[in-house]
Amino acid sequence: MKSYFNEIKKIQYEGPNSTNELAFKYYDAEKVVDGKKMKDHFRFAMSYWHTMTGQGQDPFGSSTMERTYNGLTEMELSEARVEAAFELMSKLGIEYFCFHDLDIAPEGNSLKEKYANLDIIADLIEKKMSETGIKCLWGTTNAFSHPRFMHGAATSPNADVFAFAAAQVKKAMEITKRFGGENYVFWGGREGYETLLNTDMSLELDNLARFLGMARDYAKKIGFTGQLLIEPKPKEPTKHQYDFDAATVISFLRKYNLQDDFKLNIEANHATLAGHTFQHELMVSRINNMLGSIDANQGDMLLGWDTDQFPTNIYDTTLCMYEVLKKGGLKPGGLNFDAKVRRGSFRADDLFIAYIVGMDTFAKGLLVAEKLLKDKALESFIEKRYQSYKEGIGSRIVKGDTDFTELAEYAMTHDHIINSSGRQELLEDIVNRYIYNS
Ligand code: XUL
Ligand code: CO
Repeated sequence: MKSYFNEIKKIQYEGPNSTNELAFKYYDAEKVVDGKKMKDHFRFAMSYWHTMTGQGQDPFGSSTMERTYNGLTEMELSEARVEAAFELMSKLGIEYFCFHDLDIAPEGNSLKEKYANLDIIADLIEKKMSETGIKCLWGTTNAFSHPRFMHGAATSPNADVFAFAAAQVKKAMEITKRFGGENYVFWGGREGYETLLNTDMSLELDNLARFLGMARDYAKKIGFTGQLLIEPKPKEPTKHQYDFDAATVISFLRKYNLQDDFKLNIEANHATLAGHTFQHELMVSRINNMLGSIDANQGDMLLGWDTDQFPTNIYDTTLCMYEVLKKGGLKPGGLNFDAKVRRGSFRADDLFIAYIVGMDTFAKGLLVAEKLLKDKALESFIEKRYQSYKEGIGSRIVKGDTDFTELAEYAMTHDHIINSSGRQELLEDIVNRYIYNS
């Protein structure tokens, strides 16, 4: 069988002192942490679009990536990418992949042709899945790249576009079901606006809800039991994306009574674009019982767009895994590397190194987070900080057992207020110490 990454052998765990760039330093798939194998904490996935389809193009320049399958055309290229994708995942020990319909098969000249292309490639992917045991974490549809989606998909002013997008989701969901996909993602591509001067926001939001309701109904109809996920993002490509952040999406879902049908897929770089930390978005989702899955990457804080870099920041991965452990694990969600190598990192081995550093950074984050939680290093401080709600007037507030009249009377005799220090720097020092020592 043809190899697309001939020079690269299966990546092994060599431990923290290894200087081999093609080895894991912290990610030890079988190592048991907190009663579970590392690989099962993460359920790492390869993003088909960045890894196989993306070629390094940006608004100022064309493709740069050196790949052995370059130069092939359309269906041949799609077929070669399937082989290459499964070789890459097998060599990295990545057990899941995520895909858009458009990543795996060419658009064709009609919807009929698009469906036919998808069927051919889906057969091939299914064959590779059963050969390798690699699974599908989630599928989605690309309803944003083609010019027909210039004004949005479900929120387009043109009903024919709404119908076309529905046809795409229908097919992508059927394929995801065929693959045994454990989730299906809706990222609102161009669901937003460029200017309010031409926008009926009310109708667009109602239509988005109608679309999602129909998608849920179709999932039920075909027996797709995977988790449905919405991926918030505040801007890009549109000036304002309707799925702005976790809080916005949760309130949208509640308004349209969809809160029991969808959970959230939280992406690190989308969080920072919304002016939040990654942990903030994870926590908002978790405390509302809406955390479904994660798109792992990181942005560049000096840039206002989605750079989708591989995660290398241990602090962020620590706090991410902290939230994941507090939730009790991600399953049926997982950790999808929605990340791409930089345009200048065009060699095939750059791709492997990028995944290795991403997986290692998360492995280290897991080790630190597990220790922080086990020792209640932050928890016990937080518990004490809110102690006043466990007794006296505080416990009456929490129980809903008081009112403004009583509170005012109470305050009359307790108006010399004593606060405790928030100890932020101490807590930051504690987190650092756990990072040094885990
Ligand atoms: C775009 C983004 C998408 C979704 C899937 O910013 O994150 O790749 O993850 O459509
Ligand atoms: Co994403």
